[in-house]
Amino acid sequence: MSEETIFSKIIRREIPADILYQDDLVTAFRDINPKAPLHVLVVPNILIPTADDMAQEHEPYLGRMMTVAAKIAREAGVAEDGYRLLMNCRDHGGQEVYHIHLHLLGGKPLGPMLA
Ligand code: IU
Repeated sequence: MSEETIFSKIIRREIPADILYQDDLVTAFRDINPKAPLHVLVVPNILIPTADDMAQEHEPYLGRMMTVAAKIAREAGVAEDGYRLLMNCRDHGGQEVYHIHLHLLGGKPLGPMLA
């Protein structure tokens, strides 16, 4: 059984976060330790611990995460110059919080990912 993380409390608004968007499937909030002028995390409202736990039944959540990230990027004015969407998986991927989250990073040139 998977343990809830702090992200479940943010989704339920039990602890404060700068929430930019929320609907029946996903929640988007600003990262507390931003790595770019725009750094937003888009999370499913249900607990999916890692990318390796994603299953077909989760596709509505995963699809909504992508379209909400794109909408936030457009509304923040970073879409024309471009941005980065990424998800870390487990230890080697650098995952710290075991509730999947799509990082939206933008507002400055990020350079090649694997440089
Ligand atoms: P990672 O992909 O699991 O490494 O990213 C976790 C992110 O969650 C990281 O950028 C943290 O700054 C961010 N975060 C947050 O925004 N709010 C929190 O309460 C916690 C982590 I804990």
